[in-house]
Amino acid sequence: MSGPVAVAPGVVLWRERLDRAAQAALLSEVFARATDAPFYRPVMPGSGAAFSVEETNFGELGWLSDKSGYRYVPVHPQTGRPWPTIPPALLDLWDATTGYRTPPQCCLVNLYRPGARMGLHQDREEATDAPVLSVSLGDQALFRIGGTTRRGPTRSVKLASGDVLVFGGPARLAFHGIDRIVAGSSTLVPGGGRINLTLRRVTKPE
Ligand code: MD3
Ligand code: FE
Repeated sequence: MSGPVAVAPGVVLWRERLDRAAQAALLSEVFARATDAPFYRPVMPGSGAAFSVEETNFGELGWLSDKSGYRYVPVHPQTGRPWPTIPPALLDLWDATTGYRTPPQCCLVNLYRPGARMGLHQDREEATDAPVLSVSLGDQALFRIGGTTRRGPTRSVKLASGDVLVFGGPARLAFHGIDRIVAGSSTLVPGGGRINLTLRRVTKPE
């Protein structure tokens, strides 16, 4: 294990912060919860165009995109049940890497099968004074991050299984996205592909 790398202002990367055994353990926690809260394919507000990524959530609030907009909701859109709990290993990782005073309220789970991508966007539906923590599992991905405007220079970083990123301060409102998945670069995810877990605070702590 090596130390953190400063990728950009406010962005810290721990390459392979989780070893293979920890990745496999976390993946089984994710799939166990996805039995109760199945992955679904969100659609874009307005147009209703389907995402190429499939999603589910854990925690008290889940991020949802549908025809009426982006928002955080307490239940799964198809089952109507509360989201499953956030895996304890992720809560420990949040404490160890962010030091933030309160635990995350949302764990958004993105499933990228080969060919899926995520266009450049900002995440601004939540309390942006808190950091976001991201964990990558499975196939490598080409991640791109820019500044707080859509135009301007961007940096690309290859993310691999077990990598952990924390975005805070000046990076919290940065445009970012996933340009592509490197199909077949990992054997971790059955059926192939990549899972990304992002931990977020949604509301401002008291
Ligand atoms: C920087 N996910 O879920 S993780 C997302 O790999 C999202 O699935 C990508 O963008 C993925 O919204 C990138 C890295 C990430 C996540 C959230 C951020 C970077 C961020 C929020 C603010 C700034
Ligand atoms: Fe994002």
